[in-house]
Amino acid sequence: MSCLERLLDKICYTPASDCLWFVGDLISRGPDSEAVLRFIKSLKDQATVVLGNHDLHFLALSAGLHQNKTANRLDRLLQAPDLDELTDFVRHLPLAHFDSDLNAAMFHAGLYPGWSLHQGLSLAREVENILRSDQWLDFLAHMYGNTPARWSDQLTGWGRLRFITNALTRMRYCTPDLSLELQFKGLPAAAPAPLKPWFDLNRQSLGNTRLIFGHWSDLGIYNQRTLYGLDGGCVWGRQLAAMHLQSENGNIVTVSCDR
Ligand SMILES: [Mn+2]
Repeated sequence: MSCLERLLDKICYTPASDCLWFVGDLISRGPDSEAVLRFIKSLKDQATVVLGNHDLHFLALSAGLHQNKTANRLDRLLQAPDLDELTDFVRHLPLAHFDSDLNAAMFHAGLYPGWSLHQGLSLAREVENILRSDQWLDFLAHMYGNTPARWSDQLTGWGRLRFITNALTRMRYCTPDLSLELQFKGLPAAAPAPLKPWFDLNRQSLGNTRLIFGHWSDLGIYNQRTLYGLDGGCVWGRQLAAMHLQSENGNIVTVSCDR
């Protein structure tokens, strides 16, 4: 049984009545990305997903814009008979999600500290719109790179979309002037000054909404106040986590993923 199946078992997942949220990087972090995609696709409205950097990279690979260097882990997916349908499914997924009844928002990497929640959601729509348009290949070709590092409402064109994508799907650290620092990937205790985890900057922008993020597998499961980092490092053989959104205190359940 896969880690995901064991986790769903442990939380007594009931397909007829339960909705699942997935915090992104469905692809290339585990041994069977195509099964994960097909499963989530089959859930239709019962699943909510936000895209991660690895999911976007998969789109670029499937379009032939990059060579597959990830130790051939994606070979099977890239040769799948339903590749076109899976690609189409992925490119119509959102990059941010907010549910006012549950008072919870979800972003793969996090909410850029220079943005309000509302701004983060509306800027995510800009990237979603281009991914769903006939310019999606152009966007993927211009997506890679670490600049611009700092947000401005005046940004336009590919630079604007690249910043939004980096902030939503790759961010870990920022400088106090809110420049993204995408090179350093270590733990906060080892971070060179003046880098700070994004969630330690401009905390008032987070408000009281519960914010769920993934991406930072080395950080492990993180819960501070209304912030929930749920990547428990399954990719490194550590944990896969689920949180019960209807519980006010976000009851977190894990399974261990030692290989
Ligand atoms: Mn990621």
